[in-house]
Amino acid sequence: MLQGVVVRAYSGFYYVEINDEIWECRLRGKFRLTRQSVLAGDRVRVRQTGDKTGVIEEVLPRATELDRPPVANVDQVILTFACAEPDPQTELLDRMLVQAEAAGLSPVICFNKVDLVNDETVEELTSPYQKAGYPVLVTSAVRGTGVEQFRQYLRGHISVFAGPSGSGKSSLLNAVHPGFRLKTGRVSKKIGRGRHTTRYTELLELEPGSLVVDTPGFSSLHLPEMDKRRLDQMFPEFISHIDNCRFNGCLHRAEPGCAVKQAVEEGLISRERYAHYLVFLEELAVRERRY
Ligand SMILES: Nc1nc2c(ncn2[C@@H]2O[C@H](COP(=O)(O)OP(=O)(O)OP(=O)(O)O)[C@@H](O)[C@H]2O)c(=O)[nH]1
Ligand SMILES: [Mg+2]
Ligand SMILES: [Zn+2]
Repeated sequence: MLQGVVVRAYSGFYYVEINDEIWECRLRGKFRLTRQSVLAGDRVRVRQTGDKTGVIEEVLPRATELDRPPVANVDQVILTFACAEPDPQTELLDRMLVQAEAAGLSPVICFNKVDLVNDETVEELTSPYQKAGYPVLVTSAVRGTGVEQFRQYLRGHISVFAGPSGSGKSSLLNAVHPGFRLKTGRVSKKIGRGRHTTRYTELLELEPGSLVVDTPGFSSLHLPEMDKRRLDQMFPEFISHIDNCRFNGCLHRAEPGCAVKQAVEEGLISRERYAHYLVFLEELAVRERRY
């Protein structure tokens, strides 16, 4: 049996790189039952059925796994949002951060299209995340701003690009590596959204040892399955305060003597991030009541 990596999964076909060649593969029957059973990035064993065609017989254990975008074995998520056009949805960004934290992946936040806004807007967008300790990049794929720094972040990693349609994921990838020639699309003026130009999740080699995954944009995301008492651990800037809460198991909601709320009052934690924490907490609470 041959071994390879799924570089693209698309409507029932799986393109698997085996010894520098791309094979077109199908799934063995038992995998077809569950939709997300084989993901881009999966290391698989393939049984040959013809000339560069085969059947995926086995998926090797995954180091990491993400739901949206569906991808396996990446070690870094580049959360890409536009500074404008489309306007950044920070609640979606915070959701994606929770997802990445829960999956054990280190997120890098990238605010693209910096050419469209002034410095003050950039500062407003970036400071909550810098305070939280995340690496934050500010780029313009069209002007080339920040592209060199961006390339440094990709070096030696398997990075997946995630973010809304139209934020410039494919454009950024083309900026770091024009050879990719990825298709990019226009943002609709009328609805202020991208048009889902990228259609499938695809693994690309930037240079030996550095892989990147371009993905289709999305605009909503469920929180991962987790105990709501663990949600505060997904907000790195909360962690140093939690021990100072008066009550053990404080959910940082309405409890007296909550050090997290205190830190929000003192401007150490972004009000907006905290507000999103409360939204997510309620979502998890509702989910727990349902089951
Ligand atoms: N002004 C400006 N426009 C940009 C920048 N980066 C990308 N764009 C434009 O934004 C539009 C969308 O870019 P894409 O790269 O297709 O966005 P995407 O995130 O890949 O979108 P999907 O594939 O639909 O998820 C295109 O018209 C790009 O030219 C930038 O830095 N500044
Ligand atoms: Mg794209
Ligand atoms: Zn608390």
